[in-house]
Amino acid sequence: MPAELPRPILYSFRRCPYAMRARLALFLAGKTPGQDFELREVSLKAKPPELLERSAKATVPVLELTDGTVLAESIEIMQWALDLPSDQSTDQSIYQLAQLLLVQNDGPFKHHLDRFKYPDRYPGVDREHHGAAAVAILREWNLQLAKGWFLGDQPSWLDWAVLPFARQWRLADRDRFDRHGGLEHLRRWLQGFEQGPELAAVMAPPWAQRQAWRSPRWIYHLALAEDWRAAKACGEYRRSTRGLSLEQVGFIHASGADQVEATFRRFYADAEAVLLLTIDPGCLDAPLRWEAAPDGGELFPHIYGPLPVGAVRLAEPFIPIPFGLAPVVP
Ligand SMILES: N[C@@H](CCC(=O)N[C@@H](CS)C(=O)NCC(=O)O)C(=O)O
Repeated sequence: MPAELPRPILYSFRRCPYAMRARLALFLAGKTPGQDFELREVSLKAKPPELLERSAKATVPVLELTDGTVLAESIEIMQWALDLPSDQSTDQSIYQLAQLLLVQNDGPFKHHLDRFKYPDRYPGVDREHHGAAAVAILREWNLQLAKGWFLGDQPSWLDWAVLPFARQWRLADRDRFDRHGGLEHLRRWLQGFEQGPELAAVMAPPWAQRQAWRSPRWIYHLALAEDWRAAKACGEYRRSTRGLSLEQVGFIHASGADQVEATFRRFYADAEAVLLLTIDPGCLDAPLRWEAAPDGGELFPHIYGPLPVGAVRLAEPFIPIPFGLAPVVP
């Protein structure tokens, strides 16, 4: 029997509408990240091994409960957070309407939204066709919203579930959304959410971070952007630390997940354009050794050879935790 987790863990991605829906449900349930559950912001380009082990389909959101149960669908997370009744115990016509609208949102609407919003990802796609098809669905929703909300005169889980997708549509085509005939109720509905505290809360820290969660299974290296550019051009990175090469030092300095902030403050605080490289130790050719720093007993990862560009899962601008909130440098 695996040991119980101290808190549930949510794997999330700030801009993912499915993850937003899960965060909204947790927010509405009065749960707070860092307190009632741990929130791990994921980069979809470098999914942490912990997420891949929990969910083979590797989409976000994923909620791992303290007993090891894994909820890998956003709607399951909503059901759990909001304690939604099962189909047997609820009004059947409302239940069926909710299911129809949800399937329409997650199916055709999302399909058209993606092709309208990201035409470059779908070669040969007719963007305007998908735009028109999505607007036809929005018009149906508009009729549905004449009473105020999708399922009647008060908000339900379905409003929260659809909200992130309708919002994405507006962000993709703000002018037309704001001017289109036949979308008046939808606009009023969306505006109400945009002005409320819930959406704003789940798009900002601690609900949504700009930087990915650091896995203890990976190691990290702070690099000057120009050095990383040069490495990409030749396929390997050969800097040891700021101002020193691999040849001069004999290894590349790196940090564990909880050592990055202190390393930044010690060596890079005044540097411009610092990147955080997320390194998969399983993809290194050179030996990796955890060794004591000369000025103390703390062990740091050292890479005894060049770092292949392919071992770097993610290179992102490093955003330090504002001074005062960061842990004290030992
Ligand atoms: N049916 C899933 C869909 C989740 C989903 O597709 N999430 C996207 C991000 S918005 C994802 O993780 N995609 C995987 C990828 O991009 O690699 C749910 O409702 O949770």
